[in-house]
Amino acid sequence: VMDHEVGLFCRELPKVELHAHLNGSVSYQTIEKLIRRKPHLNIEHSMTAIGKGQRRTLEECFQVFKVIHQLVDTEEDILMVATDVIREFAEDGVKYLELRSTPREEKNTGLTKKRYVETIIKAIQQCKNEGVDIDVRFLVAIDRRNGPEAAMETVKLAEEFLLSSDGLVVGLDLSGDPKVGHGKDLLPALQRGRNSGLKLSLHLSEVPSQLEESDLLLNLPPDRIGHGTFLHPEMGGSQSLVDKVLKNNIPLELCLTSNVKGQTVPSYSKHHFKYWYQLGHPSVICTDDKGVFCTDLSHEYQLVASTFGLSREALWNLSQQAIDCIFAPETVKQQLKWRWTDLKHHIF
Ligand code: 6MZ
Repeated sequence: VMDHEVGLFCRELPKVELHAHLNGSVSYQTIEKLIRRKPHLNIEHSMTAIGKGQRRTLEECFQVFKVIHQLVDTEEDILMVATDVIREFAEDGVKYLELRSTPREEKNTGLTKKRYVETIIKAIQQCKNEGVDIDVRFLVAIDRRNGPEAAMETVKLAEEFLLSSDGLVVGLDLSGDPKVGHGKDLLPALQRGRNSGLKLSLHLSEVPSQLEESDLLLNLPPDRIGHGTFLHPEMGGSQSLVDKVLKNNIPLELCLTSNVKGQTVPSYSKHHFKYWYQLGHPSVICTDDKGVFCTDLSHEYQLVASTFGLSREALWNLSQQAIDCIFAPETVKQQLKWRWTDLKHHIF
């Protein structure tokens, strides 16, 4: 009974989602539509999602993204996927969403990286015009596997959209298989982006033995950190890394289901949310890849509540404090805070 009630509360809770990869967020229903569009690929649902109780290695997770990329390779696909994902987040009570995605060129279908970003912006505007109750912004993602030249190209593309997208493009993400490539090669691109006014959200220490890279990237410093699983001493990190995060007050984006299903964290109760939350450090609950990991943001809040015993008041504070971590300007933060105040008496 308790769990059911907390579940309802988490659904009604207004929420902020700051770490969502577009192609990892594609729902079962949307995958169904894509499979029907491309029957010749012989792709089944079991290849695009990791179900309840299942675990994969992080390498296997990256294979899943490759399958989804085969299904999403035209402008029409991207438009459908992006509008579906935005509507689904809105239905789950997300009021502010920062989506991220890696611009892809597809020679077979004529898709270009520029068109890729334009199409996502179109999806955001369509949802807005339809009156979907959610403020959506976009982070252009750098896939670390593609190396420094591609990274620089992506930064330049993001700079163009920073100026022309009416505030919809707000920053850069650094992601991709953490075991491939080295952050030091990507520093010039990231520095350039930062100097142009793009905010930086970087995947950091998602796997062990990235200490040197994390140290280097923390000197930028980034505006937010994705995962940061192995930063603290108890996980093989170091106090000096933790001190850098604390000194610069860099928020962490934490994704419980993703980390447990991807096996970088052994169990929910051992998730590093506990470490950072106890320090009072800004920690934002996120989904990462709601489609691939079969979750949604309400469920992630519920997991935090049941695993770490957070009260409703504490859950409310957690979602409200996420507003301070968004990349959109101060005026947007203020609007969201008023919105939260308005909604509070509805759910308590
Ligand atoms: C690192 C991840 C990730 O960009 O095609 N991505 N990068 N760690 C993770 N932990 C599980 N989950 C997703 O969405 C898929 C891409 O997002 C990144 C990978 O680069 C993946 O190919 P987009 O929309």
